[in-house]
Amino acid sequence: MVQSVKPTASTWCPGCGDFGVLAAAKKALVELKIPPHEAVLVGGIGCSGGIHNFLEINGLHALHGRLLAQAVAVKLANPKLTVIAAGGDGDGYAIGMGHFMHAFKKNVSILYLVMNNETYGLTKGQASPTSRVGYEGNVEQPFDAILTALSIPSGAYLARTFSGDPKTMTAVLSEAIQFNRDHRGYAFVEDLSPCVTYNDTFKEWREKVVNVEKLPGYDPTDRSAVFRLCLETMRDGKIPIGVMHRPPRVDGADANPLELKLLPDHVGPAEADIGIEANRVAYQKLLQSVA
Ligand SMILES: Cc1ncc(C[n+]2csc(CCOP(=O)(O)OP(=O)(O)O)c2C)c(N)n1
Ligand code: SF4
Ligand SMILES: [Mg+2]
Repeated sequence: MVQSVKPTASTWCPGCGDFGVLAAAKKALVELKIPPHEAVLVGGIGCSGGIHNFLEINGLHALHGRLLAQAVAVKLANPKLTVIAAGGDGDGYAIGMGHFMHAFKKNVSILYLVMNNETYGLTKGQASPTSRVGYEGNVEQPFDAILTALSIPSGAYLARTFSGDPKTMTAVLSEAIQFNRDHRGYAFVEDLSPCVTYNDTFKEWREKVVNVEKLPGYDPTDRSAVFRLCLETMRDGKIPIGVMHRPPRVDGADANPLELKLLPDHVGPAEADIGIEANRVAYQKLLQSVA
């Protein structure tokens, strides 16, 4: 159930990277002057997904690995809402992997924020799809969500940030949310958010992150150029961060057909006036279909 509640005190461990995400998200929402009742955060199951309890906006705690389906549903039901889906690397890249891939195809104007700590924090530190070889007996190569996202043809905004740099993260989250609010499509942001209890990578990541925006040849409208910069950065043992894809504006006939349903003159089912007979019949039909 979507609830509008006062934020509770955080239950995260002191020093958790997720605090950086919380601070950046709060700042971005304030900077963009989004009233709390016009924003919804759909949280995944995990330490990260609990973020919806600590923000004074509407919140929904989704099923593990299914937060994208629920976030898209919220947006379609009421397109005027600013919708953020936020969860962990386990949630998004293991059980939720199918939804992760299809979200680029759907290209609905919501923000998906993955707080990647390379572990299953909430369940006490098992290996996740992004864990390195050797972590908790892991023998698999880590999954790279940004390289994957760059390789999927889509009009999505893409970025990777680091919790140790909340200033950049605030700027990226503001841009991503504004991208959604301008009906330009889906935004995916992966934040490197260390789990100080089960996988404390703060020091290592601080030393290794390289912002691709500062590298020669950087062009955020050219995914192949950014892909190459990421690979070169990784080859040098570093971790690429920054805005990875800032698609040019597409209007009119070329606009995403699903997105057209979300334009301001479209009334979502959640807002339809059921005093009108046709809407009432459609609403009753909808209720019967889920009974
Ligand atoms: C369907 C289902 N499978 C498994 C779980 C158990 N579970 C809860 S959180 C979690 C993983 C948490 O890791 P992540 O998504 O990376 O979030 P973090 O706690 O690291 O922020 C798992 C496997 C569950 N709640 N539901
Ligand atoms: S277990 Fe890890 S991810 Fe969870 S709150 Fe503690 S530090 Fe953060
Ligand atoms: Mg995790």
